[in-house]
Amino acid sequence: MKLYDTQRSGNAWKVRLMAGLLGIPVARQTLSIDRGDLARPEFLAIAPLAQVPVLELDDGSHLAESMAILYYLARPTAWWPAALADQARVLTWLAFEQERHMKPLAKLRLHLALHRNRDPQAPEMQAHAHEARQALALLEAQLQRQGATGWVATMDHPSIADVALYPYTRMAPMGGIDLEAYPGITAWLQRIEDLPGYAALFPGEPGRNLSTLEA
Ligand SMILES: N[C@@H](CCC(=O)N[C@@H](CS)C(=O)NCC(=O)O)C(=O)O
Repeated sequence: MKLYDTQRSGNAWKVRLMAGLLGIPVARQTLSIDRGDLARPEFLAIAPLAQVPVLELDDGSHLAESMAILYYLARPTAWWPAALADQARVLTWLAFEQERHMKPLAKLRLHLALHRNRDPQAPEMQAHAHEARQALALLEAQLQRQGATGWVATMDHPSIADVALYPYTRMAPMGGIDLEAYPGITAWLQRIEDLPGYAALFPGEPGRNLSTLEA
């Protein structure tokens, strides 16, 4: 399998994290948004939504959307729970990640850390910060409910909901969000980082998860 990603894409990081945790080898083809790679016809031909991540399967076909790719990789494993109600709970938290969590956190990181093209006090950035803190408060409350040994959507084994929620939560400080205010989240991040096969944003360099550098 081959993953089309960009070096710092949090959505593509989810896929590399899942592949690492599952021990599935996935080759990388790393594109550059700045260079215009995502607008090229050869990428658009394999990416129906014109975004990374895209996973190329061994039969040459392609999958788009991080949550769909996580499902594809994890479906035959304990990372996709067996019980119907647990599966539905995983979908609840995947929807939360896409609707309420990823967007404000990604925008804060993009504009305040990567592009550095907005004032943190600008109303638009303040609105993203407000939404991001609301999302993190909901995640914190859920992790507190699940207890020290539970996971976001499941109890006995982590699920793809943990993988989906990890990258943008981990990178929240790049957008000016201090995670010390969220002890349940901080402990959960550490538990994920302690799992065998954990993959950092820059392979083998977890200290660079919050780096703004390209390479
Ligand atoms: N909902 C999508 C979001 C994917 C997404 O936002 N990808 C970004 C990189 S993290 C991208 O390709 N941005 C370039 C663009 O939209 O032109 C997912 O979860 O995979």
